[in-house]
Amino acid sequence: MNISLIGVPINYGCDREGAQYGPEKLREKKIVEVIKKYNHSIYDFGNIYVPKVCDTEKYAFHDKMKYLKPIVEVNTNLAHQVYSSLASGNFPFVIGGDHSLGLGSIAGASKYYENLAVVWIDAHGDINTPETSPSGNVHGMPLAAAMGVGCTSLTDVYYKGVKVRPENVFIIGARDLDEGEIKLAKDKKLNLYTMEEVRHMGIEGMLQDIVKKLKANNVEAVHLSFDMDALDSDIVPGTGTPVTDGMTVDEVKYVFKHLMDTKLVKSMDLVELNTYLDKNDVTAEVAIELVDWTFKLIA
Ligand code: DIR
Ligand code: MN
Ligand code: MN
Ligand code: MN
Repeated sequence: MNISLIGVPINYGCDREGAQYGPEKLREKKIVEVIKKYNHSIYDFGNIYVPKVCDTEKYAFHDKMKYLKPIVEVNTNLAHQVYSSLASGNFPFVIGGDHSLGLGSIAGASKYYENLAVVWIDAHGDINTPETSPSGNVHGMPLAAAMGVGCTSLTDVYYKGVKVRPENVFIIGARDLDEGEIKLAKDKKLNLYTMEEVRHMGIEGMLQDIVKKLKANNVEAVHLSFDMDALDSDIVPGTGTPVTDGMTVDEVKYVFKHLMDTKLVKSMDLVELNTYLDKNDVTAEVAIELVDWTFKLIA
């Protein structure tokens, strides 16, 4: 497989220092060499340019969304990088950075694929709108925007309109949802596998359900978006919004294995590694362990 590695050193979406150094840390931890072990050709495209904006300017572009302008700019450029990687037959692997980059990676993948599904593994739903967001942080909004919900400045990133249909959205591991997110998930009938639901169904039951729906919906490709905070807070100190009662590393590996087995996963994000909050690089090393596992699975 030809892999395009794309770094997005952004922290405007989480409004917290440290998330922007994820790409640098993962390269320092030899992410390129780890992926190469499995006979992939990997092209490191370097980082998408993230313009400097002073924190006194965070609300200068919108009264409810922080750093809107640079976030839209970065994601427009990211979307095109993801699209052109797919068009040239590569697997885009996007490393963050905060989860606002999901806007760009989904936009790029959905421009290339007619009927895209998104599997979003996260302690959070990231389906807020500017109106429901308790924080104004755009990393809590990308998945709603991808479904065409929220402000047009986000929904129309890269191209106008809906990027992924709600029935093709699968959220795994959620356990910290805001009120507006719970309502939207119900209204849109999202495939929401909260941590409680995962424990109830069992991971295997959940995966069977997902694979069944991917088939029934005639999904052409899956974009896999992995937020480090899906893992239990004890395992990942180095993430901005850790939540207890999360997934174990083995559970995530099991989910990845079965998703890769479908052969539908064509692009991926790995986000929300915060190097300032990390302790002795434990979170960075967990990330690398998951990268190693993932690219061992991809043929
Ligand atoms: C929260 C946190 N739901 C918000 N979201 C996070 O600000 O919208 N997503 N941390 O990963
Ligand atoms: Mn997230
Ligand atoms: Mn999260
Ligand atoms: Mn608006």
